[in-house]
Amino acid sequence: MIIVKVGGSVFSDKKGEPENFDEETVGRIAGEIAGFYPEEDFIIVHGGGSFGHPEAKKYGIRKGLPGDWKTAHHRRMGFTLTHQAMLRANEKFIDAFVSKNLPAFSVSTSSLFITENGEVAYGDVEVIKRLLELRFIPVLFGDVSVDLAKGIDILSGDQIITYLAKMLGPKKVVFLMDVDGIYDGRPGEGSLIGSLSKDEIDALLDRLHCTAAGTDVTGGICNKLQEAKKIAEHAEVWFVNGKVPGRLRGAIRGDGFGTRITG
Ligand code: IP8
Repeated sequence: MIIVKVGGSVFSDKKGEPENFDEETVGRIAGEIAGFYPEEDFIIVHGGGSFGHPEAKKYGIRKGLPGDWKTAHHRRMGFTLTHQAMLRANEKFIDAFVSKNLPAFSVSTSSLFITENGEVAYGDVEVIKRLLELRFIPVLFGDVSVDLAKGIDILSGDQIITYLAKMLGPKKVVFLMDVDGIYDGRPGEGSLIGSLSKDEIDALLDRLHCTAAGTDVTGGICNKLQEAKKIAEHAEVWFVNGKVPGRLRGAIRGDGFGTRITG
């Protein structure tokens, strides 16, 4: 089984109009997956892009639920609206996969996972396992979450993938991004790393000036590398450019262009 994360920047422009969706790219990604199905099983996880992120920010979801009624009520409304925005993105994903004759099935992340400060504290993978056995393609997404510490929070697609990798033991995890892979420096400036072992990740995090909290200086890459290090315990990890035709296909085959992380 292969888990594919479609990053928000691959299917939408976060700085563009609210809820913009790149149907052409997602249709092509679905088409590349269709070339391997049903011989291979897949789980898809997509990010928030211009759907979940603006709402999450507007309502301050990450700050949790405070004691005073008025602010808490405003945030509860935001929690609902952020989830609805993610459902709209998810529907577009399902449509794109269905149009390629793939039985993609929407799995609502916030109904299966509970977080503690944004990290998965509990996740029910039973339905996902059964869907795979029945040859469906479960499609999860970064979502809002009920949180043990803060009341509510955001659960990112990357965190979901780390948890699924631990619980389901995929043979491969492919992260689709809008750059060619992991760079030793800023994308476009440093050189692209073709392959990396998980034991080399800490030194790279240092070179990229990533802090323990995962502060970004390189467009989300610190967090991704930290998650990749955990995932590489269970599976081979690929980072490839989802905007370029054929790159996902190459990563699935195992001879692709991008960054490959091994255990
Ligand atoms: O884009 C975040 O998921 P991510 C989802 O994978 C929301 O970090 C609701 C902002």
